Amino acid sequence: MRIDVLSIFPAYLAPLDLSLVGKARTAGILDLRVHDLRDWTTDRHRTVDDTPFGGGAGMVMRPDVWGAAIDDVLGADERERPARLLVPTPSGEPLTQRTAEALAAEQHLVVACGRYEGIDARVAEHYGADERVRVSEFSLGDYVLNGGEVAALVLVEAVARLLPGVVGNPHSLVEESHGEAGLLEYPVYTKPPSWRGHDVPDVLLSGHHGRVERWRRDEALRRTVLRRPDMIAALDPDALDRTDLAVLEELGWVVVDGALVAR
Ligand code: 6GU
Repeated sequence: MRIDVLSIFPAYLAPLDLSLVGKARTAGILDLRVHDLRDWTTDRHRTVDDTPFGGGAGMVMRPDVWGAAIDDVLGADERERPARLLVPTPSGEPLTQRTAEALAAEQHLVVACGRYEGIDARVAEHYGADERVRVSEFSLGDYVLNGGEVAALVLVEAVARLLPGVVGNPHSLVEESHGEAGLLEYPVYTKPPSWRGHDVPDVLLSGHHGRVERWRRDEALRRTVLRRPDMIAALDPDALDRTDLAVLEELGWVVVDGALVAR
């Protein structure tokens, strides 16, 4: 997969040399190119922004600079397999594990990191009508960052770890939070079995695989009820077994008209 990241702070993306993403790059699984947006400016001051039409606070990034940069990183041959233009913004659609999975199946991602009050809206409009590209504006969550660079780091890491060969044991991708089960992951423990008076739950030392599985499932349900009741409400009750339903009932959740609701 190829990913181009465009930013006025390319140094912000230096951590992508490290760890699993760094290894994916050296292994040739990920062709990641970070660019300085100012390389596409044409004036002496390398200006990327200007005041907003209609007035108001802050500055807006100019469409001409962005257009020149995006045109250059897009290939001429992207009509067959459109590139994805991803624009981090607090006004975008939430980034989820499902989004990351879909993006991991693509060939070419372009991440356009805005700063200030954002990028002139005509950029998304223009590339939205270009058959070489599919545009998505995405958000990390309900809070505001100073620019899209941190979101680009998040996106690249979330996608890169799903590329075949990046995570050593692909099974670690199955049971994790936000996986197929629609639950948060159960708590994990390692040695020593007793630490500062806190003991590892006996069942995990029992060697009884079936009981371990059931305990982990119960803990995942418990955690999800406490931390993410929205995920419990989104579960399909038909995908749950009788023990799941009994655990949920104990925690105050029952099935009404085919959906889980809090009692
Ligand atoms: Cl993607 N960008 C910015 N600037 N702020 C954010 C965000 C993105 N997601 C949450 N807050």
